[in-house]
Amino acid sequence: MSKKRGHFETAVIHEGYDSKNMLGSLTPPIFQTSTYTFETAEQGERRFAGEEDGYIYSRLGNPTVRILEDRIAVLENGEKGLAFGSGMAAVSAVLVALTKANDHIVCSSGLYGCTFGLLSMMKEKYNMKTDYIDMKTKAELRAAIRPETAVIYVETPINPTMRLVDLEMVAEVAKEHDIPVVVDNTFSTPYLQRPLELGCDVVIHSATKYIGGHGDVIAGLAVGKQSFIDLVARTTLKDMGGVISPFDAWLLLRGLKTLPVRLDRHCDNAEKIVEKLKKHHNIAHIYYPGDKHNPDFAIMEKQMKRGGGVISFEIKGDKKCAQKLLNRLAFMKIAVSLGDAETLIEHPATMTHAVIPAETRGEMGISDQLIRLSVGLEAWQDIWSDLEQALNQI
Ligand code: LCS
Repeated sequence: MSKKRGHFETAVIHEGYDSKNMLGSLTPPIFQTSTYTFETAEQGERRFAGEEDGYIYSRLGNPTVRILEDRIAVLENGEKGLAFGSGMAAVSAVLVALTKANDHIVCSSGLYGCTFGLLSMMKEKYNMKTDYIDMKTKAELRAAIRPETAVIYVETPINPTMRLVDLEMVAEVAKEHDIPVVVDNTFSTPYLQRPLELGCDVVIHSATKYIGGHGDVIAGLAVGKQSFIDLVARTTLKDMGGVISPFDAWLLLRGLKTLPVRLDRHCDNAEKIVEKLKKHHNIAHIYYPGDKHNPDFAIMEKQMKRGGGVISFEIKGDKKCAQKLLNRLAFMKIAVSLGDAETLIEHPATMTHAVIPAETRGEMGISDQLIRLSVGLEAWQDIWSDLEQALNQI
């Protein structure tokens, strides 16, 4: 991996790629190949034995994918990156690599529904227990750790409640017990937050979201120490097989070039919408880390550049009112996912987090009145006027 070149805004465009090595092609080529030829049988033997560098088969490595992996490693300030066919492929490959039957995981109280589903499946199949805790104090975290705790798994901001976890605090406690901290950095991206710089061990992304940024790719990424990422590459990625396609890697390289520009606009728009929402009579609560009045604002200032592009809010009313709000929108799209140019709105309790039992959802703060808004890149005035007219009707 090459050394970080210039500022973040420069690295997203140039890192990991040198056009001199690719016939002067400004944009990285798409190596759309499944396999690679060997000059001789002995060369094939050397490559499989790891005695000679070079490509073998695209599940084990691909030049387009490698550029992406090198770039994300630099952006997250980690030793090595790895790309996957989805965010869930990244989450599962990392978690399976770090755990064995009967282990214990400490997890933030609230996380993406399918990650919760994966942890539930691991409990059923391998007797692995997970405790979901607020992670607000060192004492609370220390009390949750057991001899068989293998991983501390954190989402921050948490999907969909937008609560934050103090990553430096978590990393400090984890070090006392020598437990790796895995952080899902999907909502922030390395532009807003870099968990490895705060002492955490592995970063995961659903690159489907802000990193791709255009709603046209499903992909995942992980970054960490070279020894750990190499282990994942040759075990849970290679053998479970959740690899990314070269074309999707190319789409992410393209998306990354505009990440800082897009995220600044997402944040600008979100801040404007929060101010408007605060004054609306049908809003009960707003959850946005970039808001001065948010209880997690101090953590935001400590570890994030800005509050991000997602706002969650509770409306006054019930589930029917929440659904009515979505149905009354004119141009805004009802859809899961987030981080796209288009503003997307969804109802977590019945969509992204429906898999979580109602009681646990309640404990995590995912009420029937909660709405998640991924503020897009449209003019904020248009986003607000659509939202306002729908809110007026519930
Ligand atoms: N981690 C987080 C925080 C996510 O929000 C998601 C997907 C994943 C991991 C999984 O990534 P994927 O496999 O989909 O690339 N979150 C979604 C959401 O909130 N709405 O639709 C998908």
